[in-house]
Amino acid sequence: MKLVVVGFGQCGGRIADEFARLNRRARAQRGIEIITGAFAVNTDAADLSGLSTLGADYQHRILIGGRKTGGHGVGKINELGAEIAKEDGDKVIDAIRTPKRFFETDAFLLIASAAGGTGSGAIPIMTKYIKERYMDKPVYNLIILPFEHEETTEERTIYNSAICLKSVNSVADAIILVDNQRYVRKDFSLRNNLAKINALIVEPFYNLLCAGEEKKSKHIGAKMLDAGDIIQTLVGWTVIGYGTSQLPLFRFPFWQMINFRKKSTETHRGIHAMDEALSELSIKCNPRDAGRALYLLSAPAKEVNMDLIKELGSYLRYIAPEATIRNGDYPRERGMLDIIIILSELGDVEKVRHYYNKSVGVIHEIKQRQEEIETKLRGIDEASKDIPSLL
Ligand SMILES: Nc1nc2c(ncn2[C@@H]2O[C@H](COP(=O)(O)OP(=O)(O)OP(=O)(O)O)[C@@H](O)[C@H]2O)c(=O)[nH]1
Ligand SMILES: [Mg+2]
Repeated sequence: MKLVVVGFGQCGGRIADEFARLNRRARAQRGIEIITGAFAVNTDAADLSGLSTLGADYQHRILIGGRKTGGHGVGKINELGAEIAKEDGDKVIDAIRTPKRFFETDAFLLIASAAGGTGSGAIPIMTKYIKERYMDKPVYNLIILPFEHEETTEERTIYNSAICLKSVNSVADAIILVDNQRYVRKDFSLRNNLAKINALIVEPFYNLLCAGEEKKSKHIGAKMLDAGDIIQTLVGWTVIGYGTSQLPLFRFPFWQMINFRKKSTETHRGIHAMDEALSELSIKCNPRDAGRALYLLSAPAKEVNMDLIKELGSYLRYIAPEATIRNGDYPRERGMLDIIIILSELGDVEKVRHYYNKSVGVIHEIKQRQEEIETKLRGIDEASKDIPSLL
């Protein structure tokens, strides 16, 4: 599957940059392309110049709202981010269709954090514009939810997140949710952590996108997972999970002979990787709420057998009984077995409800504060009414 990836704001731009790296890796290691274009859009010029892999020209790093913000961002005011996207949206639309492989694109993936100003405000507007312009291609959103500590220190965090989630839900074909808090690793400094988190967020897309683009028969599985399967799976609220299991580097001949034991060990490894994928889902959810699901098993060709695929299928059916399940196998990896799981068309996501419920109180507080400021300002104006003015 080939994507055009567009990141909005700092978080979105950095993750789009990570996707550009993923494409470089696919090209170098496998000779295939999975990204037809990668772009970053921001109101902040410094953030754009901090990226490393995306094309360095103004057509790939797109500055919007320059006149309004002077290139310094919108300071978490997502209403302003949305307003700027409405004014400068054409700039983005014009840029994304320029790559020479654009016509091969299967879908768009737009990325932003929910809690910031630029990305959170711009992503629903741009999703709508791109959908109107390219009616035959799905437009997906990858939305990054804030760390817990940000919710307590900054009330705009909850407010922006709720507005962003409600808005994208009404326009995007699917919204893949990623909760930053799930990726916190204590042994990294915060900055390192973000880079590491971004790499972890993007990793599952590697095999997922590559599997359907393979041309050599030895890398095409018994059931190839292609763009059609992914498009049929992605609808509404969506989560993604990734699990791995290391394989032994050497096998003793007698080990191969004990066929029964070998098979059960492989199944065990597969289930282990699937368990990891389910416990490391990009956001906490109940798989029973999923209307659609997908799993992709990637492993060396000799490790993939029908028993294993069947076992994995029954296991996922047990975990997500209501879901229509699609699957595929990808004979590629070396020394490792990995499983990607997508749970989609989720009927409920606790964290989304949490933002909606909490923001109702915050909206009141934000309005009240605004009124207090206006009353105070009126007081100052009143006190100055007898003072002459120079204007
Ligand atoms: N995973 C991840 N999260 C990030 C990254 N950068 C920022 N965030 C999160 O994104 C939110 C802040 O949004 P930003 O993307 O920085 O904001 P913006 O869209 O640039 O908007 P303004 O700066 O307000 O104009 C916070 O919840 C951060 O934790 C990143 O590189 N990776
Ligand atoms: Mg910013």
